Amino acid sequence: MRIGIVCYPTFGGSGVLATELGKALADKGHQVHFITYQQPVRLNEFNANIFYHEVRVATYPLFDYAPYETVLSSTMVDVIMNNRLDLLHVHYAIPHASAAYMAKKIVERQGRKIPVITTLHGTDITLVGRDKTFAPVVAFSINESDAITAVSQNLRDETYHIFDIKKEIQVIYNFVDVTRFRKKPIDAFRKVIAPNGEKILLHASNFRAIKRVEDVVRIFAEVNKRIRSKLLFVGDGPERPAAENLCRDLNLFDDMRFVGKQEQMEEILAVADLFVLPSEYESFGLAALEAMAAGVPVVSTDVGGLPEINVNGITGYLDKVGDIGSMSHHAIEILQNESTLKTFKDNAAEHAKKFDIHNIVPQYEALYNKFL
Ligand code: GMT
Repeated sequence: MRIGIVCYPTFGGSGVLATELGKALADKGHQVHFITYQQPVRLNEFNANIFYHEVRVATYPLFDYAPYETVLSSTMVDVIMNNRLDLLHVHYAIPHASAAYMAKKIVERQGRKIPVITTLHGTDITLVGRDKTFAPVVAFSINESDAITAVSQNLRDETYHIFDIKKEIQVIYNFVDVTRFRKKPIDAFRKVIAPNGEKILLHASNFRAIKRVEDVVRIFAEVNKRIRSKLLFVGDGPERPAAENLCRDLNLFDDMRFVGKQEQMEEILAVADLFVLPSEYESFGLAALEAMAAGVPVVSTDVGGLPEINVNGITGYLDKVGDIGSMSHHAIEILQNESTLKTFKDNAAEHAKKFDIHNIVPQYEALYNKFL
C-alpha cells in the first residue's frame, strides 16, 4: 500500500505514535509518505520505503497569520497525485482532518478517490474540542472521515460525549515495540545518576500544566525522606521553571536532574525504577506504556485512558489527581524492598506485551484494507 501519514512531528505522543506506525508499516513493505512541517523526531533512520514531504509555509507581510492549513492541504494534494497514494492517515483532528477533507475534495475533482482515516489522540478532543471556536470544524472533519480511530476506550467515549458524531469510532490502542524497550541498563549511566545505588524515579513529558510536574517533585520529596533516591526529569516545556524552583525551595536539587528532550527513551528507561505520571488527563499515556515495556512500574493518576494500561496494584498504582499522599505512599510501597520491586517490574513488562507493535499494527492494516 501507499500510505500518507500526517502528524505533528514533535516529541508529543501523537507524533511519536504516528512515526513509529509509519516505520513499522515501511518495515512490512508498505510505502509510507510523511507529510509534516518538520522531520518527525523519531524518524531517525534510513528506510527505502519512507518518504518525507515537508510542508513549507511562506510568510508574507500581507498575512498576520501564516495559512498553514491551506499549504498543508495543497501539499497533501501534491503527494496524493504524484505518488498515487492509496489512503491518508491523519493523526489529530485539528487541523489535520480538516485539511485532509479539503485535499480529498480537490483530488475528487481530478477523478481520484482517497480515503481519509483520522486517529484521535486526546488533546484534540478534550481540550481543543471543548473550545467552542473549534467545535464545528472538529465535529465536521471527524464525521467526514472515512474511518475514525481513538487510542483508548475513554477517548472514544469522551468524543461521543463532547461531539455529535454519527459514525463508528474504533478503538485501536497505542503500541510499543516491546523488544526495543527491553534494554539492559548501562551500568556507567546508572552510576552517574545514582552513584550510591539510589533508586531512580523518572518523569517524562512536555511539561504542560496538565502534566502537574510540581506533583512529581512533591511525591519525590516524600519518597526521598524514606528511600535513598534520585529523580530524573526528561522533556521540556512551560512548567519546567516552576518544577525547578520547587526543587530549590524543597532543597532537593542535588537529588534531581533535568536532562531535557531526549530521543533515546529506551536507554533512559533502562536505568529507572519507577515512572511517575500525575497528569490531570491522559487519553492514553504513551510515556507510561513505554516505561512499562522497559519493565518500569508506574504510579499515575486514574484519569482518562490510564486505567486501561496501568493495572492498579499489579503494574503500579492509580490514584486521584493531586493526591500526593497516596501516590508517595504507593511509590514507597513499590520501592521499599527488592522483591516487591521485582514483582512490579516483571508485571509491568508482561502487561506491556498486550500493546506490542506486532499486536496493534495489523489492526491498522486491517482497517486500511477495508478501503482498498
Ligand atoms: O500529552 C500531550 O501533551 C501530548 C499529546 C499529543 O498530542 O501528542 O498526547 C496525547 O496523545 C498521546 C498519544 O496518543 C497520548 O498518549 C497522551 O495521553 C495524549 N495526551 C493527553 O491526552 C493529554
